[in-house]
Amino acid sequence: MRWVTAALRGLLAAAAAMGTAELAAGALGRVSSSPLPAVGAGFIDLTPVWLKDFAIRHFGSDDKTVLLIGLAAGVAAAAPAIGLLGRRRLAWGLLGLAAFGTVGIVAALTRPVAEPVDAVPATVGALAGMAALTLLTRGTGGDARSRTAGLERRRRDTGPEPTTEPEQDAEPGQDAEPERPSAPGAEVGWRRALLTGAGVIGVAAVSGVSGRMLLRRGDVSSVRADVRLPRPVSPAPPVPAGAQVRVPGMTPFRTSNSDFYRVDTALVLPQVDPRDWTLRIHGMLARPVELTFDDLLRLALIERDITVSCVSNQVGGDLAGNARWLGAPLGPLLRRAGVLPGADQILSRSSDGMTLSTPLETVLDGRDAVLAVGMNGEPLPVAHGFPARLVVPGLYGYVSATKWVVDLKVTRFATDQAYWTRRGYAERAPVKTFSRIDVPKPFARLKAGPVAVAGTAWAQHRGIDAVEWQADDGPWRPARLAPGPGIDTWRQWVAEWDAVPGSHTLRVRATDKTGTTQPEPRSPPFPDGATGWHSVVVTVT
Ligand SMILES: Nc1nc2c(c(=O)[nH]1)N[C@H]1C(S)=C(S)[C@@H](COP(=O)(O)O)O[C@H]1N2
Ligand SMILES: [Mo]
Repeated sequence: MRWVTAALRGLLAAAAAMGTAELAAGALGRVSSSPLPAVGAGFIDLTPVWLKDFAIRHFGSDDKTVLLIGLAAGVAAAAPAIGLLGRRRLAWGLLGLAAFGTVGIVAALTRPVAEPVDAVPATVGALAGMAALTLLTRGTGGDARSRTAGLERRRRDTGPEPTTEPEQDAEPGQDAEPERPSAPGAEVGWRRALLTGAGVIGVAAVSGVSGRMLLRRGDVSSVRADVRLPRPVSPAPPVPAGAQVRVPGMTPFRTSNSDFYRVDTALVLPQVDPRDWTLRIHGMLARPVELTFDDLLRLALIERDITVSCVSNQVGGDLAGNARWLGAPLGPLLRRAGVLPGADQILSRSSDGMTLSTPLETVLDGRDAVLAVGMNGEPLPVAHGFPARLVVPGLYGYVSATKWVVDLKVTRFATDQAYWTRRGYAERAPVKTFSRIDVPKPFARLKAGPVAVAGTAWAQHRGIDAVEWQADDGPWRPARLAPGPGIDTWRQWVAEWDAVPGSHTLRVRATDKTGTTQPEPRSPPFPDGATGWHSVVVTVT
């Protein structure tokens, strides 16, 4: 029973700490300084590549929710332990809280966009948690020392008969708490303890909720709703009528914004107000420039269908999407700024301090590399980089597709490294030719007879030339390749299979327009994209 009270004291102290820290973060208007997001972001940065691949493989775009829930569960598990420590000796519980506070402070201060004030929320939280634990412990005679003190107080209160009670041993660890006399004074003590507990819960809840509300002040969704995008001076080439293969369950040729995969390191979505946004373009340039959002909208915008894909795709993976992007061509913008000889990299930075490196030659070789503001006819969704991001056809997202972009530095690979390249990923990462069976689904049960086999293939900026498929160890046969608007988008393919009863393996491979066919051997996504043929096992009855 007393253990339970002690554990509860720990939980309440932790709640007070988290709530007040949230309030402080809200008052500062800095989400990245709130302990859970800060520690989570630090955790993401320290995550080894294999664990990141595991998380993406198993949780996909939900990886961040899983991480936050995991951290909250960790706090919920540690809090009772702190309460129990405090039961042995209050100072130990306080030290535990201080240790957690320190982790929060260090995490907040080591964010790439950190400012000294970011130490405030975790500090406030730790102090509030310590105050709460002290109040609660004193109130319920919770630690060995205060129990003795309480006893002495009671002795004094109950008059001059001290010899009837044995001397209590106040050594921590020994359960020295005496039976509580049912004196009226004890009841008053418990009532006070309950009131203290209720007070702590109240402070935790009110501060936590108001902190949340204050943080929501920074939300840009209503500003986004008011953005009016100009028409492109160069509209997207038409998408041929047959680009969408008509097979039930087939992937849509155009990915809607709500279905578009999301991969980034941002635990909390950056809220960037376009009215405050500027893009600094500097480094090895004769004439560095700085653009406001209005400047950007006044440029001659183009609209293009471009497929974006992630290096973390396993064979058959679905971290790819095809959208219609509206944006300013990046190549001409850099040329006007006068690229100096020797430069070979664009180091881009997002508002949350994430860095991506892009080979300069890919942006200057005439492809439709854009500083995008629109996605499928709307301003970019916040999760996809509002108000502006990069899109470079032909490169994996981690070397090209910077969301919430605020800074472009023209530099050299020998001088600057970006987040993922520093972690061993390839500097030059053209998308590998990729083909996937979308229908039938793995382990589908099918009726014997004609079955439509269909899927998606991509090799952005080289283009897909042919897709072949195979049932079991039969011959490779050409699939019908659906038309597409150009070499920067994926293509759909379909074939008719005369399915006979039994268990079967279907395989697919694509050839790009340089004449290179996907290799069979499987390699993992690290360091420059997975290879191998996708296969699906089905049962025909
Ligand atoms: N600011 C920022 N931009 C980023 C990333 C990121 O972590 N932060 N991830 C990149 C990666 S790895 C990919 S695959 C694409 C994914 O873009 P999407 O989330 O819009 O699909 O964004 C890229 N741009
Ligand atoms: Mo990615």
